[in-house]
Amino acid sequence: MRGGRLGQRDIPVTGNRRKAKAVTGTIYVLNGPNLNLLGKRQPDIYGRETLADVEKACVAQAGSHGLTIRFAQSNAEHQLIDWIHEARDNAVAIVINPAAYTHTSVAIFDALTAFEGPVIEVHISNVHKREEFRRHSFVSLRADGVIAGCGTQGYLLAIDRVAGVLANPS
Ligand code: CA2
Repeated sequence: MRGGRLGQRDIPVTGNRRKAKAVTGTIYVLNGPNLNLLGKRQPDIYGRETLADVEKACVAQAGSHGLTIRFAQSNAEHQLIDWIHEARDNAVAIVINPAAYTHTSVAIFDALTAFEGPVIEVHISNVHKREEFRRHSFVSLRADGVIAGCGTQGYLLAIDRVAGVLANPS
């Protein structure tokens, strides 16, 4: 560097930025009750995108990180639990919007505690700005990260987070 000014070409390379590691595997993206109605009712709260739109966006986002997606929705608590159990052998991470079961299901919380990889909880709406009963989440007691109020973009943020954690485990 000459003349005392730091030009762009002079920025020192410190070597402490970690190189992105290639990640592979499947993220289970699980959706709870009534999310099949996404885009069809209550657009003021949940937006206009359908769950099929969200799935498509998740597949593309995961693909950009070299990851694949298993995307599923159920209105039945036992089905969500069975998918979480399945994820133990088949998934590197779980992204879950448990919908109303967030606030009620000890069984889903228990199932998630048996999963060893990263778990990110997603809510389309800002649950903290709504009714009091939505402020408590059993799932948050297990989740490594919680995203709320970012609309359906929250799913993509969760996938980015999973990719980051898998590339650079702490
Ligand atoms: O904000 C979220 O993503 C929620 O998980 C959505 C749940 C709600 O019970 C949670 O407190 C917060 C409700 C999902 C119902 O989704 C609908 C979508 C469109 C129309 C009707 C329901």
